Amino acid sequence: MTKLIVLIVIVIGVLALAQLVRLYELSSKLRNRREEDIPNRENRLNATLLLVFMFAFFASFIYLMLEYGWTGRGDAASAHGVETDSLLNLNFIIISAVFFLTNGLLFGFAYKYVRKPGVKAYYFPHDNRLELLWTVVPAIVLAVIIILGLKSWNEQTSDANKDAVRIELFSKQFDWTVRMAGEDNALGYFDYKLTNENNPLALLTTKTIQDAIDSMEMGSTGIKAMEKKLNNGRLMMIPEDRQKMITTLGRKERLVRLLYQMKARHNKGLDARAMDDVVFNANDTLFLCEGQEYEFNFRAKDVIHSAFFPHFRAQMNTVPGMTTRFKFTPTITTNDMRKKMNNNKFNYILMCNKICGSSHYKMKLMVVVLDKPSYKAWYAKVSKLNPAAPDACKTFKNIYAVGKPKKVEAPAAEGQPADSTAVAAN
Ligand SMILES: [Cu+2]
Repeated sequence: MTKLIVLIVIVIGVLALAQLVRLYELSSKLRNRREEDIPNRENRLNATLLLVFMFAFFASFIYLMLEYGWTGRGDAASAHGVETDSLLNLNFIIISAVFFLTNGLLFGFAYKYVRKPGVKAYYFPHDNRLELLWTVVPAIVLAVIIILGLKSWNEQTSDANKDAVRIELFSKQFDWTVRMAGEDNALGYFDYKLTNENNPLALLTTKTIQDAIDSMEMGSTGIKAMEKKLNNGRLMMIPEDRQKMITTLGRKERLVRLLYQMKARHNKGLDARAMDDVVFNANDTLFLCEGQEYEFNFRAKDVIHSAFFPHFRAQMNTVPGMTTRFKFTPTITTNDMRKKMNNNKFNYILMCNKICGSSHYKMKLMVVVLDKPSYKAWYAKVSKLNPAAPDACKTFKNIYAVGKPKKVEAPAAEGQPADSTAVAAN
């Protein structure tokens, strides 16, 4: 309703303005004045108004800068964030200088050189020195900005130190899953072909490969059951359904061939890498330690997302089919930041900064930076095969416990997914 009223007011305003202009034209005609004959009084008024506008423009710019600061986000909470902010400051200084200079000239000259009766304008078509000046100076300034920016970018995305903690952030519509490298500080390998409900992160171990093969071959929708159905002469099937099944079967057989190749090549020694990884429930908190360097590895399951840590001044796209990474060292604990901001509800955040679907806005994760002793205590709780470990996180070994009972799949009716009613019927 409010929107409609605003729209109506705007339309009426435009109409009123058009009528005023029309009125002005008519009155000029009545006074026998040509349209281009502007009286001096009006020219001077316009010149003064332009100058007034300039001062109002400058004042509002200065007010906004003082009120909200350069970034509007408070202090940077990471080591490289401070550097990023100083780069941003440099850019703002250059932009502001150019802003004041060009707008000062634009409005100042409009005021100074207002048309005066009897004074003819000076014809000034071209000047090589001026052309050179406004080509070379911006080129040098841009080169400085780009070189400094590249240097800083290379530092942030180069290889992390050996003792940097490795963390994987797995993004999908619409949440983040945190996987921390365990005691060995090495993230287990993965392969998207291993994705299934027991292994949503598609980690690569002897057992997960075998499991993926089993889930392709066995069960009511597995290759064996499908082959049996297709070869069963007595089973009546609609031709389209039959064709569909043949296509699906072909796809599954191709995938299972790749899985067998993977199995043959797999080095069992690599299992340990994955087994001690600590996996957190999606949408749980990311805990970091103050002063510790972190290497973040990003993966995406479905579409491109973007991992944005505003307070740490870090952002990276997460892209399906490739791993992207950056590193940073948090320097201010959540508690210290709360004191600094005088806000005891403040929390760091990781959010998706790429419109990735309908619930994009929900795709965020709380980030907590602890001091060393608290972090150690927290880590001791989550890292071991500890029965007291919170439900929010488990080592991969715990999630994927060896000898874990297989999920019993109920045989499904043709074209029907196995569901609870099927279980009850059997
Ligand atoms: Cu997203």
